Amino acid sequence: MSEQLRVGMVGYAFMGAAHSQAWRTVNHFFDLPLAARMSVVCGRSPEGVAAAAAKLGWESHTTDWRALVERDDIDLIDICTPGDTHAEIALAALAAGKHVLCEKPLANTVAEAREMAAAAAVARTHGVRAMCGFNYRRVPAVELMRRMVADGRIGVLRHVRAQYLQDWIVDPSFPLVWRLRKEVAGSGALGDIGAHIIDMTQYVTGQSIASVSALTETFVRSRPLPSASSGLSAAGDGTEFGEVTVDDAALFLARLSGGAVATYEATRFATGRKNGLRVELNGSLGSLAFDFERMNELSFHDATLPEAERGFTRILVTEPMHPYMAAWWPAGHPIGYEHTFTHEMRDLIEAIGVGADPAPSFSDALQVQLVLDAVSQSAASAQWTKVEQVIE
Ligand code: SOE
Repeated sequence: MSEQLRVGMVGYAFMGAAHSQAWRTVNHFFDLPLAARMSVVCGRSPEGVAAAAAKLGWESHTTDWRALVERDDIDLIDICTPGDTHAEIALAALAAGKHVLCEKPLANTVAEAREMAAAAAVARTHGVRAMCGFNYRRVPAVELMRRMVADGRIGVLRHVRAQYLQDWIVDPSFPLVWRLRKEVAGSGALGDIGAHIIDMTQYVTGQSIASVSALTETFVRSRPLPSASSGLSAAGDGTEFGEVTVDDAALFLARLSGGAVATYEATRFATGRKNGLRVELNGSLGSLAFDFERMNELSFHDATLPEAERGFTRILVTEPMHPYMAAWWPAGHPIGYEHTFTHEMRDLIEAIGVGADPAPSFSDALQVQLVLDAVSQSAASAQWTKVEQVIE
C-alpha cells in the first residue's frame, strides 16, 4: 500500500466537485508513489460543507481553513475558492509546510501572485511543492499538440489564434454572482477563461507573450442581486441591482517571444457557445488546431506532404501511445472534461512522490498573471503594453 497523501480541500462548488472526482479516481487508474486520501473538505457554510462531504466523498468537513492548514494529519491543501482568497490560503499552507494545488488564475493581482511565487520558491527548498490548476494543459490532444510543435512538425511558428467562448451571462437578468465582482474575482472573462488560453498557448508553443494591445467590454453593467435564500445562481426579486465591475469580453493582439503574432478572444457573450475553447497554430511547415468541443481530436495540416495529398487530418487522440490514454480505455473510446483533472492530480502526485517540481508552477502562473495585468493596462491606455518576463 503506497504512503498516503492526505488532502484538505477548501471550496466545494464547481471546481471542488471536479477536483473531488479526480482525487477519487486518480489512484484507481494510475500507478503512483502516493495514494490520495480525501481527508477534509472545508467551506463557509456548516450545512453546505457537511452535505458536500457526503456527496463528494470526503471523510470529514470543517469551516475553519486556518486550522486545516495547520493540522499535522494533512499533507496537501487544494484551493478551490474564488480568487480573492487564493493568496492568504496558499501563503498560510506553504508556511505550514503543506503542498499546495491552487485553482486558476493564481491570484487577483500581480502583487499577490508575486508573493505566492516567492513563497513557493522558498517552500520547494524544503521539499514542499506547489502547482496551479490549468487543467486544459492535460487534455491529451493539447499535450500531443505541444509535443508536435516541439518536434518541429509545423516548422517556424508564425500565427497563434486562441478563443475561449461562453454565453452563460448573455441574459441580463442573470444575477450578480461573485464572478462578476472585481473585489472577489479580480477580473471577468479575462482572468476566468482568458487565463486558460494564455497558459495553454504559452505551454504548447514554448513561447511567452511579450507584448499586447487590448480592449475589454462590459455589455451588461447592472444586474439583479442574488437572493441569499435561493443561492447565487438564482436571481433575486429583481428590485435590487448591483454594478458589474468586471469585463464581459477581452480581446487582444499579442507578439510572442519567439516572433509569432497572436490573437486572443475571451468572452462570456458568444451566444450559443457554451465552452468553446479553440487554439490554432500556423507554421512554416504546417498547422495544428484544437477545439475543446471535440476534445479527443487534433487537426493537423502537414505542408511537407506532396501538394496533391495535403489537407487537415483528424488525429483521434485515443491510442495508448497518446498522452495519458494508456490508463483509460481501448483506442476509439473518448474521455471527457473531468479526466483532465485526474491527469492534473496524477502529475501532481507523481511530482510530490519523486521530489520534483510540478508544472505549471506558481512562477508559470505568475507569468500568466503578468499577461492579464498587461491586457488590463493596455485596454485602459489603448496602447501596446510590454509583459514583464519572469520565466527564463
Ligand atoms: C467559468 O467560466 C468556468 O467554470 C471557468 O472558471 C473554468 O476554469 C472553465 O474550465 C469552465 O468555465
